Amino acid sequence: MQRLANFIGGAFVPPASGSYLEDVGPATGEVIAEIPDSDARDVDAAVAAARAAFPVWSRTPTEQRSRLLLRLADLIEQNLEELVQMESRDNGKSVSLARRLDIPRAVLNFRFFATAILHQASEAHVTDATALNYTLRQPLGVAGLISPWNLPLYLLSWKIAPAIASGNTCVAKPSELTPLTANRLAELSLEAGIPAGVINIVHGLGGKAGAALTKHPNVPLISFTGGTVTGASVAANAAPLFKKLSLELGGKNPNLIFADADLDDAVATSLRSSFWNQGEICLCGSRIFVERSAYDAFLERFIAATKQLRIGDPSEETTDIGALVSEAHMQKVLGYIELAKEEGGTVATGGNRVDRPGFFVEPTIITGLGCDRRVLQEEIFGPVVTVTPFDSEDEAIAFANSTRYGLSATVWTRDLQRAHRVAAALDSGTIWINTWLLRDLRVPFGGMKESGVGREGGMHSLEFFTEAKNVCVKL
Ligand code: TXE
Repeated sequence: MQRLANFIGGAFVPPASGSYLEDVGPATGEVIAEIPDSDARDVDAAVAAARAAFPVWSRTPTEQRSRLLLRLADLIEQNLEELVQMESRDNGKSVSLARRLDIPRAVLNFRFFATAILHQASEAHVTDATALNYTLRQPLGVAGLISPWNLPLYLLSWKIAPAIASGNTCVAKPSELTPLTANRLAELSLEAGIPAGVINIVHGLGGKAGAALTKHPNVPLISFTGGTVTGASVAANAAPLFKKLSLELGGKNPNLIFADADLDDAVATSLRSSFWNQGEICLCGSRIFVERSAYDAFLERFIAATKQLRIGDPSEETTDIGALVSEAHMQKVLGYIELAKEEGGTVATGGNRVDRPGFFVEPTIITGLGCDRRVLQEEIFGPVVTVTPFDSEDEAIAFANSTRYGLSATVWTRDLQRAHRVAAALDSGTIWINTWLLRDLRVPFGGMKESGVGREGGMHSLEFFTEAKNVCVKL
């Protein structure tokens, strides 16, 4: 049984408490590792190590920081298959998805920010013949990074890369449900030659280790990705200390399909946007709205395609749908399927736990529910989508905007004007037109309403992880 340690000051160290938590493999329900049950003492030690490393790291030439991050990216790439198998075993996702999405994106994140810092521009403003103003961007110190279990290495790298590329040091608290690839990243960071104390990783429970990080007086900024309820708790802890905060939270994303859409493309892509990663991607389009004249045709094809999805052992190359991340999460998802029936919905396909060890739920399509139902208001974060007809563009927009969330949206239409018009009317941080999850790392990424605060991505991340000062020089 692998027993992980915290990664503090370049060394792997046991938790101060001496106690450990079990890491359960979702595909079997068996314990696959033990992780430190860390508390404030471990967070204090990690923050101290990060603070000690900050003076030298923040003054390390940008080109040298860039080279170190590029070397780490290369090492992740060289160990891709090991990380793929590890991520799949820890999260329950299929190896095919981990190989196509998670691990390559971690490589890309480090490469993107390693090069972005070489080209980051600043700005100057000349006040007539009186003064020159220039903006000085500097790292803040120790970045507190908290990441979720659904895309473990992908989202952890999305935080660590810009944080240290900008010259900060960091303390990361990965999800206690998926610690393995974070631990492997720590090992690879040593091999890459990233100095001790630049990256520190503390494992443990969110309410203990995570909370200690958000309350720590020497951590001036927090980048958090996780649920909306947890995000509120993080913000409450950070507020009294006036920390800089980025919150990437939950979603209940609409997928609008107009009758003039390319139906084959809409069906094929909706299959991914509904069920990839067992629906455990905050950007999944879990509320599908179809123009009434195309509703029957779409639903028939979508059900047929869903029935073809292969559920099973995530380590099998042919598997499409793996296991949900935990017993508790599976019960939450099954509870929403029961709620859908109680609210008057029809389970068009799926709806059951798969009879095998582990935490498997069939990809499920629910029809017959209106927007005001809880199943169309609350984030389920599993392989469960609703399909609902609409009768006009205005009604489609009203349905789409009818939740407290505003993370992303997808619009299927071949009418150019309508695409731009609807996009402008949707309360979402990201809107995809005739595609889904097509990402350019330079664009701002984040949610509206209860889907988050702040924008990361590209230079927006580098701005978040630096403080902008204005220096005004009298001429
Ligand atoms: O979140 P949790 P989960 C959302 C997704 C879903 C959730 C799933 O929509 O709602 O994340 O991830 C730590 N103080 N997104 O269940 O429970 C916890 O240990 C400090 C949106 O993991 O919120 C874990 O490391 N930390 C996102 C992390 O917070 C605490 C993309 C997240 O845990 C804490 C991916 C506390 N009190 C998932 N409690 C997006 N918008 O991009 C827990 N944690």
